[in-house]
Amino acid sequence: MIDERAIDEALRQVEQLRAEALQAISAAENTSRLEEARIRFTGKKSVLTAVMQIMPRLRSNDERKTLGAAVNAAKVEIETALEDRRLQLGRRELEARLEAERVDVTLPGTPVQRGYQHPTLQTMRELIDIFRQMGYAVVEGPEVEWDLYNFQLLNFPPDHPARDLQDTFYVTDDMLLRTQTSPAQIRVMREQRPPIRVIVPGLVYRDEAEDATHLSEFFQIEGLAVDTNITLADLKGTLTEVVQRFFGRERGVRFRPHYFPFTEPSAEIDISCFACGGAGCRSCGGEGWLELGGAGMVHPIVLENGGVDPEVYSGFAFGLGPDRFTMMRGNITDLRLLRHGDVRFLEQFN
Ligand code: FA5
Repeated sequence: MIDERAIDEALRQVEQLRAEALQAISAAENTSRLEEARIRFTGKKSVLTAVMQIMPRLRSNDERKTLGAAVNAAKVEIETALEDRRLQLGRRELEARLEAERVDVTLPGTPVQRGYQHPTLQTMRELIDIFRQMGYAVVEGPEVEWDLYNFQLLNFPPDHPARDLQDTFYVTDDMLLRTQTSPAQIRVMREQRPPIRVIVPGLVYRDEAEDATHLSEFFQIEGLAVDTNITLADLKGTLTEVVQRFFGRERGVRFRPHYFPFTEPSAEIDISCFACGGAGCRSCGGEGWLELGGAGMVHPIVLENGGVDPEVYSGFAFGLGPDRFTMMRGNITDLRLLRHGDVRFLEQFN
């Protein structure tokens, strides 16, 4: 049905919307309000677009043209106003942000606390450097190890009593957390031909009741030298040199006979106690000496298990405890302090 007054009504609406839109635009006090106005007045579902629905009710093409032109003119005007206001508000918001977030470069900075290496890692680094200078290469082995490598190939048969000295965390019946770095001896011999000179630093695990000198997770540095004519004198000379380079020439070092299934003969290396000077105290368990490591001449069975002919080659091996080195040099009375992560304690060794 054709409505004679429709054109007037539509033009009146356009004019009203135009005025409302311009009013809303200049009243928008931030860019998100402005966006709301844009959607309301010029979007696809806007009120201005809705006015166009009146078209079919208009009487003539002229009227339709008139309305179309009025709507377009209003749209252009609104869009221009939107754009002007957007620039204005954007500038204002940027200025406000710059003001609010202004950095005063003359203020003193927040001090950043500098990290440093854990004392046992400092010890490891130093020992590794000493061995490097003596011609040793550094290799690593896995922390989750086969029983085969950790025990059997090192001459501990399944029910060997010496297994009891290293209470073990088993993962499965034949897999465990290595109790020592010694399984690397087999791995290295199976990969390299003599002459061999390697050290193997890393963590080892034992189901220990922890005390002042025993942790259940601690570091070891394994050493292995295999060549023709290697003797016990080479072992003693090498370890005495390493220990004295680390602690100072005045330290007493002693080799005490011991038993390991994978070395023959075997020894333990002790250093005179720093805390008591040898009289015996809590740090050394009353001994006057503290055990730093185990060592010995590689057992012929172990050489064979590594694929090395014991008729041609001999070798020595050792396993040092860097946590104990740290304890002795730092005059630390209880190894557990090294694992508690108390910065007030640890930063003394920076
Ligand atoms: C061994 O583990 C042998 N594998 C060492 C070895 C290697 C002998 C090669 C011969 C040839 P032992 O259990 O004694 O040995 O440990 C060696 C060193 O690790 C100790 O002297 C000590 O310095 C350190 N250590 C042992 N148990 C602990 C523990 N619970 N906490 C901290 N350090 C430990």
